[in-house]
Amino acid sequence: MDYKDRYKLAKEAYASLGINTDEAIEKMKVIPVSLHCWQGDDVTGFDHDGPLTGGIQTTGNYPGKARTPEELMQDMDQALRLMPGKKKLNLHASYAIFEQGEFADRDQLEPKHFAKWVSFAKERDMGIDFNPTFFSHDRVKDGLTLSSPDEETRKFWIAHGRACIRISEYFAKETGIPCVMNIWTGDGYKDIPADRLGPRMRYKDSIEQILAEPFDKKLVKPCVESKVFGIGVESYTAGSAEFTLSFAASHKGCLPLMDNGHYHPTEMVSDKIPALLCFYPEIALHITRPVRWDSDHVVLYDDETREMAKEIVRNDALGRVHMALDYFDAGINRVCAWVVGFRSWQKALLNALCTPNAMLKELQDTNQMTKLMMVQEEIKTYPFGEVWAEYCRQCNVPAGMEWFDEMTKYEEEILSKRGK
Ligand code: RNT
Ligand code: ZN
Repeated sequence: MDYKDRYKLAKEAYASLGINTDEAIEKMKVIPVSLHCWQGDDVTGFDHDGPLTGGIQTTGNYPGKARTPEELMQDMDQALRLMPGKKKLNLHASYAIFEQGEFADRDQLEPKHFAKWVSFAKERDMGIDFNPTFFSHDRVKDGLTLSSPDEETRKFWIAHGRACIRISEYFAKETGIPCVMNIWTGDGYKDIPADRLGPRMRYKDSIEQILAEPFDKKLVKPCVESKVFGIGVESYTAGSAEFTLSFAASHKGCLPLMDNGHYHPTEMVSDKIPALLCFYPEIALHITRPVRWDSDHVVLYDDETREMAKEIVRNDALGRVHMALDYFDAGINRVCAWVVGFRSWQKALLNALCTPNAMLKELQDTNQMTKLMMVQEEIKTYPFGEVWAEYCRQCNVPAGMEWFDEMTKYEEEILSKRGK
């Protein structure tokens, strides 16, 4: 039996549940997922030599890390060749590309510093999302940026945010695709603060000043990302969940962004997605895999990943949820990390599209909970792998683990030849 026959059988199995797998595959091809540039170089960027700060950490020292824009683009291209589906490029401001001898500090960044990324994205038919970088910089004062009590520091970072709005609009105009611009800071305190309100009031005022920069709301979608704690900032985070949710709720056009590594371990973002969809026209996600803490492990096709995708698909919210990956593992081949994470989220979305959602809802609404449990369990062993393989074939990417052979070759020929 060849793959065509196997897919035909799988298609029939799903058809018996009322699911058209051909349609699911077609839908998948146009759903954009944002691919984070920072997996390729351990969140280093090109505008500073200092360490990664802001309460986030990469661990591991696997060889072959991209050291220049050219290397990062080359690696990303290699990863892109092995991933099905529609991609968007997710950049951080620290990935500005300067000409020889040129430099602009974060408050002075201009669209021209990202022109090479625009060409890269356009040539690959990708939109661009953007993130101001409020970390890994000597103007982070005592661990604070937008919430700093030092007015000069705060002004500098507000200017950075405003510059990033202008750059985001430039991305949207150049690519013809709206740019999601996410504001996250690691602002917080290691030990118990005496004033929990002051930093938040300053943070609120700072984001308001950033959003006062004129921009077309159809082109730039600003978001605020919350966090429960960071390494070295365990006791207090200015941008907590309540803070960012309330900020987004009270500022029209500002979206809440949930990163599923940023909550207490038993809190589930899959459950938060429909809660927010009741109130917000659009929301944004950072998809990651927290292992005991916000460890940013590579996304896998695991239970919570599948559950998050289901909440987006079955609530008909694919057009309302902006999806971006956010993980960084320096302990394994970084290009493979990109590929595994992206493919995992693609699998989760396709699986959600191959789930008999209407039928399951009906069982719930008619209180047939025993049957609901039974069906949810039985469909787990339906031949999803054949649908996934067919989707990959249609996207001209390897369907199975043969993609690793290509990566092994790339590692031998390119990555292993790079110095530190
Ligand atoms: C940090 C946040 C943030 C960063 C990126 C690099 O905890 O998740 O989104 O990971 O901006
Ligand atoms: Zn994040």
